[in-house]
Amino acid sequence: MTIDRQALGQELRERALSSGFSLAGIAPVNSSAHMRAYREWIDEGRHGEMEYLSRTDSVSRRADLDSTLSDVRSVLVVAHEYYVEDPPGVPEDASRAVIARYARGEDYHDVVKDKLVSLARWLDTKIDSKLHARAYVDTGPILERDLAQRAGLGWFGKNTMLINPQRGSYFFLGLLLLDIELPSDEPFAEDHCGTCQACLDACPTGALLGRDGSGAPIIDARRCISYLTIELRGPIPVELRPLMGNRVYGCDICQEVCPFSSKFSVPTSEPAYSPKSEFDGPPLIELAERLLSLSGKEFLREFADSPVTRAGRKGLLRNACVALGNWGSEEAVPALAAALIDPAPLVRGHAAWALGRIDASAAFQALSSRALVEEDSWTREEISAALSSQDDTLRPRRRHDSRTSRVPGRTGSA
Ligand code: B12
Ligand code: SF4
Ligand code: SF4
Repeated sequence: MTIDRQALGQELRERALSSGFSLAGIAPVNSSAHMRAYREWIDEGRHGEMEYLSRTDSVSRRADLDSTLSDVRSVLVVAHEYYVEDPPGVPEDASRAVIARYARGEDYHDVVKDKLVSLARWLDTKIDSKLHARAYVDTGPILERDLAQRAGLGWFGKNTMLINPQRGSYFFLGLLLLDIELPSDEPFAEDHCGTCQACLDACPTGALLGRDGSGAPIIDARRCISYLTIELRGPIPVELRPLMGNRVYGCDICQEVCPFSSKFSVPTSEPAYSPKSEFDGPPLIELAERLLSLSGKEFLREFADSPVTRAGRKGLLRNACVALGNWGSEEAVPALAAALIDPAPLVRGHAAWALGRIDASAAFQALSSRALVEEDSWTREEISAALSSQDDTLRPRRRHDSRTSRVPGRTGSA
């Protein structure tokens, strides 16, 4: 049979839209004009510990789509929207945890991939040869935003997001690499940011650095709350902890302030992205206590279908401790004292930091008692920094208290 590629490409876009994607375009497979910017970004070390971005093989695969699917001829790029409203009072209430919108429901990898695989199956029935296709959703060494821009879906905002002028940026990108040639869309040419720099001004950690000489938007991922709470495996740099507020998993601030997102985002129609109650602005204490009651394996089992498993139990507890310290309320002391005896030093060290920010004798007592038995050297340093950060003038009173009161949380579940 002779294939009308123009008509087939159009039918594929329409099918993508009717299967729940809000944008769909086809990108050509010629090499990216932006690999140099990518390499420079890596050379500057702005990717931090995300080695999957810097490994030689992964950089070269980004430069060459053919190494991912031989004979790739075109790429379908889709956008799947996930915007959900914040529950009332969140994120202003420092006692509640903020989890980024994309992670409040089920894991998007599965949701988007299933839809892409269905599209590939349908396309296979429309051509005379056997279709070879591969679906990607944040899962491979591919410049996804670059391909989205080349497929006409949007421009690179100064917040580094791929933004569509009518939909904002609260969408996942999904890609279907195809070994058939389909007519591609025009790349998205304009930059709609203009003189706006709301995202740069709002970023609490100064991670967004504006555009470089070539026009590429630059992020220092090492300072981004999303990186610190999800990708970083070790301790969060001390100077950044107070800037994270109550964000315990990911961050949406640079999208929240973007005029295109605030104007055009509408709640998602995808049921899988509806927030699970435990991730929809939960009280920090509840979240920390729940995590403390689970082992690492139990955590992975319990939250198997959620993106939050990427941080692991230790990572998420570390983040919750930082947020409890930023809240700074005495009410947080029992949960933090329980975290101070957690099996994971990463959790104990951040719990110590948090207790050091709480101006209450119970916090001082928990730290003092742990200092006597703590064996991990980094955690010991965190405890002694926390003790010395406590207000000197109050110390005599606290020392006195410590002789008369029990240390809170010593019978904690961890
Ligand atoms: C590593 C990564 C991160 C890192 C680094 C983020 C970053 N900005 O690079 C961290 C952990 C911080 C992160 C955070 C988030 N991420 Co992320 N992340 C990725 C990942 C895996 C790779 C991105 C990457 O390669 N970065 C390196 C930079 C250099 O590459 P780039 O962003 O593509 O930048 C391009 C431009 O600089 C451009 N360029 C170069 N020169 C020039 C010149 C001009 C003139 C222009 C205009 C452009 C230009 O080319 C570069 C290369 O393509 C992608 C998936 C993927 N495989 O692409 C998801 C992805 C980018 N993340 C995504 C999401 C949703 C998020 C978060 C919103 C999650 C959250 N709520 O916490 C935040 C947003 C933070 C932010 N402002 O970026 C979505 C973004 C969707 C969208 N609409 O843009 C993606 C595409 C995943 C997906 N499939 O949906 N992420
Ligand atoms: S996600 Fe948050 S921390 Fe990261 S760049 Fe945006 S505003 Fe800054
Ligand atoms: S907030 Fe302003 S500068 Fe930042 S991405 Fe949106 S439009 Fe561009």
